[in-house]
Amino acid sequence: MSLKEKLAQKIPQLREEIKTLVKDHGEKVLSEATVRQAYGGMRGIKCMVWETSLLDPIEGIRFRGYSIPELRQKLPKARGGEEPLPEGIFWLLLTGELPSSKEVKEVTGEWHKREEVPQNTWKILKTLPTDMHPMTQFSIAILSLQPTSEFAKKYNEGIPKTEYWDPMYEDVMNLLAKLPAIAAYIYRRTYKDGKRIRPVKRLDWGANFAHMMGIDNPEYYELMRLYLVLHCDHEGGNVSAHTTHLVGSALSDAFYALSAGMNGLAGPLHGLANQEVLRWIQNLMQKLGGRVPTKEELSKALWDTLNKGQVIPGYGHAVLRRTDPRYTAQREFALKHMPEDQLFKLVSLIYETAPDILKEHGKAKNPWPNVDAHSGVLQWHYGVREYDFYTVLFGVSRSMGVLAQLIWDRALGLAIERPKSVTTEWIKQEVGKM
Ligand code: HAX
Repeated sequence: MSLKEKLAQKIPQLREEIKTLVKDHGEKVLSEATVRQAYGGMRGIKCMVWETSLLDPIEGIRFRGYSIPELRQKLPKARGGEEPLPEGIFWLLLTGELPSSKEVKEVTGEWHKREEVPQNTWKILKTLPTDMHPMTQFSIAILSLQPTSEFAKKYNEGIPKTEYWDPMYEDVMNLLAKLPAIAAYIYRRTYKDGKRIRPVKRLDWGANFAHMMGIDNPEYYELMRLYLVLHCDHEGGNVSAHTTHLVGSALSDAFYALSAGMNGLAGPLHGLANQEVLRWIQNLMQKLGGRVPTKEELSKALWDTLNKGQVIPGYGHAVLRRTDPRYTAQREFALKHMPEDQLFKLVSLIYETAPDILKEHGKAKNPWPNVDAHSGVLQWHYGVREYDFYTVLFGVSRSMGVLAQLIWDRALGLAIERPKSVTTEWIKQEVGKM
């Protein structure tokens, strides 16, 4: 059964379950909102549905019920490889089932069939200044594909609501197939010779991405596969996921929705944090004449950052309250492949030092590292030293999760989002009555 057939089989069942759930329990309370939450980024209010993953504050992310260590073991691998293939996690996110190696190969083949990027997108990219941030180029390129949307076309033709998921699936598959080539070209034109490297049919999605960036190192292929799996989804409330979902709820197509989500990922408190980590480390080393700091020098630098009112990038989280398992998975990769790398040693030293300092500082609810504290140093080791590009790598991966959910949004007929906002004046009056 193909991925699309498998999905088509799942949709009616969940639709029925939700219909019954809302009919029988529609008025039950999941969450109430406090004044603090209204001003504090709506933290923790349970008021949206996201099927593909769920975040536990202590355990970290589970994709369709599976933890990261479980998936590193259970998902199909490339021949001779040890890290999971991203195609496999996409299958899991979309269907809730672990795929076989054969099914994963089918997804690879399907994406190869759809990978050709329209000339128009290349032309638009060529007009952009090469000193424009790669995330801006990425978002523009995604938006430039919008005229190819099957969803927009079918919507205009007036297809019934129950069928919206079908053209959305087509758009999502077309987009995911093209993103590595687009991202790789942005890398080549911004930092290298500007020539596009053609995809290779025998390579899987992750390896092909690395190849098109110009890095044909089997160890980097493995890192790319792991990286793309780890960053793919982090439930629905984070900025990139929520934005994609929100924009899609207006029945904007996948291109509008993803481009908007990527603009959110480009923020320094979200996806940009991975480049900020490396910038922070490099600045520190530069001040020390290029050498790795001692623990005392590092402590001082961490305190200086905090005393200036800045955040320690890569530390803290809106939901997590322990070390992010995505950090741990990347650390394991580093321990296996590059234990002597100087920057890795420094990242490890920050891991030993920063949590205690953040605890003493007393503000951050979570003093432990998140995914972004580790990703840059791995890229740096394999020669991807242009850290402005790191968020694009994150974006290619995150697209899998937010787009899988976008298909489900349309399959389940989720409503246009319209929460209620209030003014400070209204809140003052309301609390006065309590
Ligand atoms: N360094 C210093 N202070 C921090 C901090 C850090 N790493 N993390 C949180 N704090 C501060 C907050 O700025 C906040 O201070 P104010 O009360 O003065 O506003 C206070 O601690 C309470 O914040 P919190 O409740 O613990 O955290 P939030 O939910 O508000 O924010 C963030 C979560 C991830 C944005 C935050 O921890 C942060 O800014 N971290 C550094 C940037 C970062 O690593 N971002 C990537 C997160 C993962 C991700 O989304 N990747 O895409």
